[in-house]
Amino acid sequence: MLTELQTRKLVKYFSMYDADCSGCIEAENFEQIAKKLAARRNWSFRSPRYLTLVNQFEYDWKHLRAAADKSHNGQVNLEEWLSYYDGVLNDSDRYYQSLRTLMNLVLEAFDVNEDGKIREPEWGEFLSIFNVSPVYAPRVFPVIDTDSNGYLDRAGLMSLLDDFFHSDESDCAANQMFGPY
Ligand SMILES: [Ca+2]
Ligand SMILES: [Ca+2]
Ligand SMILES: [Ca+2]
Repeated sequence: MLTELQTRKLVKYFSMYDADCSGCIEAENFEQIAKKLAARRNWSFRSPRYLTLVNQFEYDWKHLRAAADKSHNGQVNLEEWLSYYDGVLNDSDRYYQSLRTLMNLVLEAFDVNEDGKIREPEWGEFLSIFNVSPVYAPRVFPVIDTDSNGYLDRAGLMSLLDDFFHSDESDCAANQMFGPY
């Protein structure tokens, strides 16, 4: 069972994918995110980076739809999303798979200077592509950069994501990693 706090965080995470604010996640929402990112980074729609991203998103969407769209209407609504994550959080293989997918996306698409580290401006880019105002980056980044070295590396990111999904502590730093929830 998801706790009230976990549910709030997952509602927030849902809203980051529902790019057209229709209240459901659809295939188009993944396309919209990919296109927004390509425009921001000046990737042409035929560039290998864009095509890799689109392939990954298509795979992610098919996986999500197959596992979560219980009503088979081609959309994942909030109830389906929460029930999907309730299952994922209780299945360590699927859970770590989904964490790794998200972490790889962040490092591949948002590590603009390719140093293997995510700094505050890069985190702001991530937020803005995922429908969260980048004004939150200067507020949340110092909190989630728990050792205050100015960046998140792979291990730091993994532990934050893990806390975001799992933690039921209201003062856990990772809760606010994607802005207000
Ligand atoms: Ca939508
Ligand atoms: Ca559905
Ligand atoms: Ca970087």
